[in-house]
Amino acid sequence: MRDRSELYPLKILVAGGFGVGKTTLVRALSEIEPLLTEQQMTETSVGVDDTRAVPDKRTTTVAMDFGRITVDDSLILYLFGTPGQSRFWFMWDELSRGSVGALVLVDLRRVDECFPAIDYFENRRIPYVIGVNTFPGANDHDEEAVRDALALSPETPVQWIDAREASSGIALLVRLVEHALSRTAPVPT
Ligand SMILES: Nc1nc2c(ncn2[C@@H]2O[C@H](COP(=O)(O)OP(=O)(O)O)[C@@H](O)[C@H]2O)c(=O)[nH]1
Ligand SMILES: [Mg+2]
Repeated sequence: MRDRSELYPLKILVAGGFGVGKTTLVRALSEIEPLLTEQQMTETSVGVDDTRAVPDKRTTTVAMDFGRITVDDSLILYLFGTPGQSRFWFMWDELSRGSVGALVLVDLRRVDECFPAIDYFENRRIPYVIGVNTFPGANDHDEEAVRDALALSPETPVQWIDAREASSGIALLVRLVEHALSRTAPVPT
């Protein structure tokens, strides 16, 4: 039987505003059928969730997305897609405890949507990386412009991604892990 002390479950958050591609990314990366809590949007969401920029969106994540990636025998990544809507902020403290850090997804047509997430992780010194999702117009801006718009510190990684592509999500995860490790004090020898 496996010694449980050899198992390293790592928790990673997927954050950002409404409709930035969190559910899409978790779905593309997870090896298990993601436990999604997407619900058909109802009249109740109208005026609460801003759907103007994503008119095709017919569902909304009510609680959170959950996915799993087994890296090898001893390393398992758990992905938590945190609800974009501010009425779910209370869940973040629980989710972020002991996490490696966060992927913050951004739709450049609505950058202000990701400010609450960035502020949240900055204030708690939780490592995060920015994933600029390839919505229309995403390639009209360069990294410098994105850094300016989001007021990022120079060490925060920024990467263009396509949330629908697993390889793209993996590359962003790798950036996060590298970034988190670079912030960890070296172990004294
Ligand atoms: N063009 C494009 N559309 C995307 C991408 N990622 C997600 N979408 C679409 O954007 C909409 C919102 O994505 P969703 O994952 O539900 O956003 P969430 O609210 O953050 O979970 C959906 O219709 C997706 O199919 C992407 O990388 N490129
Ligand atoms: Mg969602």
